[in-house]
Amino acid sequence: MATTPTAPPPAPKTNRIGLAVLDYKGGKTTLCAGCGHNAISERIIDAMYEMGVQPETVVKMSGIGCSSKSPAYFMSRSHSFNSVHGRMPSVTTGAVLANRNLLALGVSGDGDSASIGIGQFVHLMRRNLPMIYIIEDNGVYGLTKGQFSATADVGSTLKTGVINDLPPIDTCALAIELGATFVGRSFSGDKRQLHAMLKAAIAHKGTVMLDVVSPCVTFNDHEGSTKSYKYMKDHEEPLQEINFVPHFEEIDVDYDPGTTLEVTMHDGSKLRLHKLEANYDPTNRVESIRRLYEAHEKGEVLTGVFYINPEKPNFVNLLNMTEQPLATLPESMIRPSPAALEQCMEELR
Ligand SMILES: Cc1ncc(C[n+]2csc(CCOP(=O)(O)OP(=O)(O)O)c2C)c(N)n1
Ligand code: SF4
Ligand SMILES: [Mg+2]
Repeated sequence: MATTPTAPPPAPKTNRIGLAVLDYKGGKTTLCAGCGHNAISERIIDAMYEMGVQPETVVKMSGIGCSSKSPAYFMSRSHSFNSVHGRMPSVTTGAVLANRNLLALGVSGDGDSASIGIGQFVHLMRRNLPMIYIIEDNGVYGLTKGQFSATADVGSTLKTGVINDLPPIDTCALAIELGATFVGRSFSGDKRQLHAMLKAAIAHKGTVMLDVVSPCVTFNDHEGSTKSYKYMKDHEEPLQEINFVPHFEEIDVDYDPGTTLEVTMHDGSKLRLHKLEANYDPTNRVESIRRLYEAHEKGEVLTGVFYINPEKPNFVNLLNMTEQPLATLPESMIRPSPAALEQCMEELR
C-alpha cells in the first residue's frame, strides 16, 4: 500500500549566530522538582540564546551547593569549573585574567557566598572583575539539609520551628558599597524581570551581582519563611519595569520619556528602566543603599536594578592587561629573554 509522504519537520528557529535554543541546553537536572534554581537555569538559557552568545566563549564557574551544581544543567557546550565551597571568586579571577575574552558566569548560593565565601565575595566586588555573579538565594544551605544561611531574615523559621535571631547580610547593599557596577535583585518566579536583567548583564563589562531569590521547596518554602514562593508573591516590590534592547536590535519600544531612564551599555545596547516610582535614579549609589535599608525596615523585598555604573574601569583595564589574552600569547612573549632578566637583576644589585 502506498504511504502518504509526510512533510519534513520545520527547521528549528535560530538566533543571530545560527544556533537553536537546544544548543544552549545542559544535562538533565537532578535538583528537586520546583526548586527555584531550575527556573534560573532556564532564564540563563533563554538570555544567552537571545543575545546570540557563542557557548564556547562562556566559562561557567561555581562553588559547592545545590545552586553550584546548576551550571551542569545549562550550556553543555561551554567551559565549566565547579570549584571549592566559597572559592569561586578567586578561581574566576584567575580564569578571566588568563583569558579576558571569556564571558565568565558564576553561579553561587547564599551559603557559598555570604557564609564560607564572604571574604572572597568582598574582594571580588572591590575589583569590578568583568563577570556575572549570580547568587541563587534561598536563605538556607539546601544541599546539607536546610540550615539557616547568613541571608535568612530575622524571625524567619525553619520547618522544625527553629527561629533565626541573626540579622541578614544584604548581598546587594554589600556589593554596591564595595564597588560592583551592576547590582540587582530578582525572583526566580519573575520570568520577565529576570530575563531582561540577565540580557543586560551579558552586555555589561564589569562585575554584575544579581541576587535571585530562589525558593528551596524541600527545606524553606513553608509559612514563616521569607524566601518562599508565597512570601515573595506577597512582598515583592519592583522598582522599575525593565526593558533591554540589544545593540543588534532596532529600538522599537517607546516609554513616556518623563518616567524612563535609559542606560547605554558598553556594547551600545540600551537598558531602559521605566520608573514605577518618581525620583529613583540607579546611578546614585548612596540612594540605592538607602532604598535597600528602607525596604528591609518595611519588610519588603525590593527587586530591580538598584545600581549601575558603566563608566568605572574594570579589573582587566585597571591591570592594563594585553589585548591578546595571556593564555594565547606565545612563550616568546611571556617569557623574559635572558638579557631582560640579566638587566632586571642588574637593577636589583
Ligand atoms: C569546605 C566545606 N565546608 C562545608 C561544606 C558542606 N556544604 C556543602 S554545600 C553547603 C552549603 C550550601 O548552601 P548554599 O550555598 O546556600 O547552596 P544551596 O544548596 O542552598 O543552593 C555546605 C555547608 C563543604 N562542601 N565544603
Ligand atoms: S534541597 Fe532545596 S535547594 Fe536543593 S535542589 Fe532541593 S529544593 Fe533546590
Ligand atoms: Mg542556599
